[in-house]
Amino acid sequence: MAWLLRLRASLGRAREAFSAVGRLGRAGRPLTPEFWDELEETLILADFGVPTTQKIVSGLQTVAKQEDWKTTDQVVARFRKDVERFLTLPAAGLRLDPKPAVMMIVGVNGSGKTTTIGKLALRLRNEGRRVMMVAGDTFRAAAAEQLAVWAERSGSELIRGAEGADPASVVFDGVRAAKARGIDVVLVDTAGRLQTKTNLMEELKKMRRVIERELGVPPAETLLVVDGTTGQNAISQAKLFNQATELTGIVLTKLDSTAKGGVLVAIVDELEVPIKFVGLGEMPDDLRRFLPAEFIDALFEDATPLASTDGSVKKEQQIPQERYS
Ligand SMILES: Nc1nc2c(ncn2[C@@H]2O[C@H](COP(=O)(O)OP(=O)(O)O)[C@@H](O)[C@H]2O)c(=O)[nH]1
Ligand SMILES: [Mg+2]
Repeated sequence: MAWLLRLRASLGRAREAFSAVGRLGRAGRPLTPEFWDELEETLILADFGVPTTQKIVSGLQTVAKQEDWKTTDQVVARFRKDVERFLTLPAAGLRLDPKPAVMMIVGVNGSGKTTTIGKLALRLRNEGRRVMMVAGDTFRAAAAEQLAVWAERSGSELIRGAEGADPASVVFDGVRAAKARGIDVVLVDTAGRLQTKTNLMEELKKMRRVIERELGVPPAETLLVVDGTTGQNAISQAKLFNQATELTGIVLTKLDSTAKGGVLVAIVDELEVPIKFVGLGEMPDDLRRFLPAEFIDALFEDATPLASTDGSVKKEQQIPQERYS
């Protein structure tokens, strides 16, 4: 119970959207065209974005017609199920094989890449894994410094190059060293300057090629870190990165801040890439596995829990321990 309450408390603004939809249905008003307009408006204001909003609303309208629904509460109950369906994609755990599992962490400046690497490293270290960080953001000396602090704090190894070095060469050194030293997981920090979009994307592709050449397989994960407070902008950025790097997962940060909940649904719907973790604050413990049922319970006010109240999750969402974190 305590964990669910804490999750609710940290979700901040993200919960407002879902409770607004809940309120639309609470009175069980008759289903009028005005209700559908209100629902659409509520979803757009909550950052569901136009394409996802239209998909959800027209889906609900179809079922309402087929099943001859009379009142708004029926729509809202179904909306909750739809959101869960949208959010649930297979294999949402972190892939940890083959060894070393190399993970590229990408995203624009300030989205939370370096912080996420630090938090992930702490988790993996707590599970007894050997972790190496690679400072692939060679653009600013401060970036490698920040990473060095997290490496120290988490007991991870760190590979860094000279300021301005070719990031692909630093990655090359990192992968070689990781193989030689029996490292389990390599977390590659990358630059995020968007002013030079094409160069950044080319640089990321080159890093990916180096990893693939050295390991014989693509990176185990390419995680896009997205600042949830940037709303629809977050989604267009995500598409850009997805074209360049074949993302395997999303880390949505700053959900404790002014992020609106709809962005969770829109990003999964538009990219078809699962959210693997969410950031709920700046403390190490604030990076959380994203488990849809648990989040839906926390997002919908006064809802009956889908997940059990001790924070454990339904069986089909559990992920085998040996392969995933
Ligand atoms: N409130 C909040 N702040 C975060 C979260 N994740 C990262 N931050 C903050 O966002 C800022 C930018 O993070 P940083 O990791 O340096 O971003 P990078 O440029 O992508 O590497 C820092 O002040 C972090 O503490 C989060 O989940 N919640
Ligand atoms: Mg950084």
